[in-house]
Amino acid sequence: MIIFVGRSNVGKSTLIHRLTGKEVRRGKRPGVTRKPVEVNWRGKKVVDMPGFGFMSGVPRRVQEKVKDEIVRFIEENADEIELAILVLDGKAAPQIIERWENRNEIPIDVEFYGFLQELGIPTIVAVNKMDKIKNLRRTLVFLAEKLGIPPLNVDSLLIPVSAKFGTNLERLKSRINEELNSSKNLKNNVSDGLLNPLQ
Ligand SMILES: Nc1nc2c(ncn2[C@@H]2O[C@H](COP(=O)(O)OP(=O)(O)O)[C@@H](O)[C@H]2O)c(=O)[nH]1
Ligand SMILES: [Mg+2]
Repeated sequence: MIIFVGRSNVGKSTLIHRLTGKEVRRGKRPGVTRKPVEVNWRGKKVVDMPGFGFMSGVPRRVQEKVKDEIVRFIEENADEIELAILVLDGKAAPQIIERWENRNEIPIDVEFYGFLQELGIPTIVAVNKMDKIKNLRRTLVFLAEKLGIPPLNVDSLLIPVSAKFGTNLERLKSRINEELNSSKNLKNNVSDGLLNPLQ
C-alpha cells in the first residue's frame, strides 16, 4: 500500500491522477466526511487520504476528527503501508510552518512527518506546485531543515514537482520505485535469513 498524505488543496489527488492515470476527485472543495479513497495501481493499493489541518468553512472540531481518523488509519495499516508520499504546497508550506512556529505550535506537516518516521514508514516528500516556487533550492533546504532531514538527504527525500503541469514527475516515479524495491529487498532478505539461516 502507498498512501498520499498532506493538507487539503496541496495537490494530492492531482498528483495521484498524474502518476497512476486513475480517476480520483480533484480540485473540489474539501468535503467534511471524506474517507480514504483507494485505487489499484500495478497490483498495489494507492490511497488518497483526506486532507489534514485547516479547511476554510470547516469547524475546528471536524478538522480534529478528520486528523484523528487519518492517524488511526495509518496506525491500523502500518504493516501494510510500504511507502508514504507527504505532499506539500511548496509555495505555502514555508509560510505556514513559520506561522505555526511563531505561535510555538508544531506545524501539522512536521508533526505528520515525525509520526510516519516513528512508525518506520518510508516517506518521500513531494514538494508540489513548484511552478509557484521562486527560490527552489532555498525552499527545499528550508523544508528539509524543518522536517529534520539531514542536508545530505535533501535531494533523495524531497522531490519538487508540479502535478498540474507535469514537471519532474519521472523523477518522483523513479524515487517511488527505488523505495518500493528497497523495502521489498529488505523484507525478502530478512525472511530469507530466517528461513535459510545457513545459506
Ligand atoms: N499551480 C499549481 N496548482 C496545482 C498543482 N497541483 C495541483 N494544483 C491545484 O491545486 C488545487 C487542489 O488540487 P487537489 O489535487 O484537489 O488537492 P488535494 O486537496 O490535496 O487533493 C487544484 O485547483 C489543482 O489544480 C501544481 O503543481 N501547481
Ligand atoms: Mg483530494
